[in-house]
Amino acid sequence: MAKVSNEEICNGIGVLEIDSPPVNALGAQVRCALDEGLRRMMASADVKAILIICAGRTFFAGADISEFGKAIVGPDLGEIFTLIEMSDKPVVAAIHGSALGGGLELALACHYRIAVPSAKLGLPEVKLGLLPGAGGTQRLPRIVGVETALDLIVSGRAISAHEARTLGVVDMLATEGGLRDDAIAYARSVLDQPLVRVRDRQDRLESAHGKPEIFADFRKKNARSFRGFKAPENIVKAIEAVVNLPFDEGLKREWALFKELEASIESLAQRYYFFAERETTKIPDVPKDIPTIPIATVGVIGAGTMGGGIAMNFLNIGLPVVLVEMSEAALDRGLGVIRRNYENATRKGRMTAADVEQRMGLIRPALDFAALADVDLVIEAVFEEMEVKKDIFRKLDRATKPGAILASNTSFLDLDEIAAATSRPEWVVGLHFFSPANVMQLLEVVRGRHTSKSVIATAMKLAKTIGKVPVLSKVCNGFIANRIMAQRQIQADALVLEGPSPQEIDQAVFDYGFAMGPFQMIDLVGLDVIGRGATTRSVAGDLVAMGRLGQKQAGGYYDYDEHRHATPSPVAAEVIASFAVDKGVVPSGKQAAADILARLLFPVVNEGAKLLEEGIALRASDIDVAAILGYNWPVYTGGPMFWADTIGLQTIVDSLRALETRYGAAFTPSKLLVELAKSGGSFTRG
Ligand code: 3H9
Repeated sequence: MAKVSNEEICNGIGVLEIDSPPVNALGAQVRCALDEGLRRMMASADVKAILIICAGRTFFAGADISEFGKAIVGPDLGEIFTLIEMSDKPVVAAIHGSALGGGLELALACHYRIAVPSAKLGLPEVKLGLLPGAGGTQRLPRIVGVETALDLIVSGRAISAHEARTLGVVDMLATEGGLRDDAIAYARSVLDQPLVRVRDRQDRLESAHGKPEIFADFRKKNARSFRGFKAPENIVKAIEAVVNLPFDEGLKREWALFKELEASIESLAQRYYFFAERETTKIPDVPKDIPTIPIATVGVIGAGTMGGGIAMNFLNIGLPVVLVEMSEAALDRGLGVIRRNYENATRKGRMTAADVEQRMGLIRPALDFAALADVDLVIEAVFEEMEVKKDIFRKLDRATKPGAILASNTSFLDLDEIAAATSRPEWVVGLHFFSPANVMQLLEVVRGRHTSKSVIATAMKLAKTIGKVPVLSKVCNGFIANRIMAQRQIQADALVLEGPSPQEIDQAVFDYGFAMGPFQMIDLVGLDVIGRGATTRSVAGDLVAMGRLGQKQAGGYYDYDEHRHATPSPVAAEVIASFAVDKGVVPSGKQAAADILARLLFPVVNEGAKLLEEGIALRASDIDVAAILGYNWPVYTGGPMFWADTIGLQTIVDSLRALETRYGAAFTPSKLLVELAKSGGSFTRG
């Protein structure tokens, strides 16, 4: 096993350096090295103070997430942090990169903290469905106060070294690149100071004593965003303990609340999701070190909502964008929308007026494909019609330089047919953004039959550069996210004809954890938009024919008052009932929420299994990432495939079989699902 620590004494300061790539996670080996190194230095007469520093790209990024749920090997973090805090010699943490979770908790147990300006500090455990379980909830409030600690720990957001300095979390800023020397000098400068232990500090807690309303108000204010998650409530309880209990009792309370979360299915799901998100870029037949194509300029065709949103991703990272439209008016409209989006961000304090001008200055508007001659990547974002797309790609083939990547933002068309319109299908790839394209984190990278490996690797890398999570899909109708989630809508449309009302169906979906149900979503987006191009009669089509377009006009599945407050609509109920009669639908009567969910969501799981069977998706966890980031599937369920494993695949197969008997082949379980259920296998475990 490679050595993970180095020890050195510099001018009376014992420097304990941990070197455990990639992120110095505090796994068993690192904990042993820390424990042994610290004890040696504490015992050495030559060491006057101790410096803990990390090699590589970052300070400790936290506990080793893969160790949760397993027995602890060697000393645990709490023991090591007590050793540090109770040391008679000053212990200084020297921070670069990220000090996260257990990493920041270690630093808080030290007597002093010094950081380079580029460092980031945070307690992101909440994102793993956990709380800081090694003293973070008890020490941070003693430095920053209860209210700031609540905000930081419940949001899990990382703060800059400057903000940490202002809050008192960091005592001194080092020069960038000069951390080690500055930290040694700093450790020497504190040798004569009396030791201050965070555990003994009370000054920042006084204002919270006798004020339970701080916690009540915080809970009330955040109730909506806490919905379905277990960790935020336990974090609040742990911070209440800071005010109500002595330090050591508080630590015990924190540990009990941590263990409760560690064992919860919600945290298991969120930890699974952490690794799932990082797994998506691993493509078995594309080597990690394959050369990628440098992208310095981008072309976007179409300045509508989608094209404009796509362009913003590149402007935000400083890449020039050639924006092509058919007419001056369309260009002006598109530029206007981009500018307004940025100005909104300015109003919310997220960027300055100068930032807006800098980004707008990177756009080169054009009416001719000739302007695309030098770009490294073009993304086509025009409306979904095969002939139009083929015509564009034919022109792009002539207008762009050899070596330029030609991408389509199509959401369901056959990429191979589009690629065949060019003389270079190996340079053609799908980049399927989700709306709003400048906000949604999912980017489906669609691999055509001929797309080259280096184009795929470039697209995956570029996605990360613009802050997206890429998921690779092969070509099929709807790719991954839209294809699986279409099943939910198909079933909702069918079920509403059988008796359950739109609000009963929406409520079941909302209670499961989605932000809204399928009918609320249609009303929000617009019935005319959803039903555009429909060739068969539908309830939504009948409502549109009556002038009901959703929230924006006359209501849809719901009625709305002037504040867009929804109430059940007798008109919609009548339209649904008469449509059901015309179609000869047999009513199924009232249904329990669990049955509604099985009807709507088990087909989603089944479709996911088909994607795996057909080789469209690489792995079940990619499907979960696509559902969570593309459709806000509640992350604490782990996504449809992880959720299916939680329920048990045989239960899903049995339920699908029962639906198949009643409704037919749409519910026939996929071969893979049946096989896995039979063999006791799973999509995501083991
Ligand atoms: C905690 O500390 C609980 C405590 O309260 C103690 C309680 C008792 N563990 O993200 P990247 C892997 S909970 C294990 O691509 P970046 C990651 O999977 C923890 N592995 O790099 C990936 O592996 P691979 C609280 C980890 O530069 C590789 O490292 N801390 C851990 O884009 C590179 O990761 C957190 O939640 C870990 N803690 O971002 C922080 N962290 O190459 C989690 C990373 O095989 N980490 N890996 O795919 C991060 O946020 C980012 O990794 C970081 C670097 C910002 C550090």
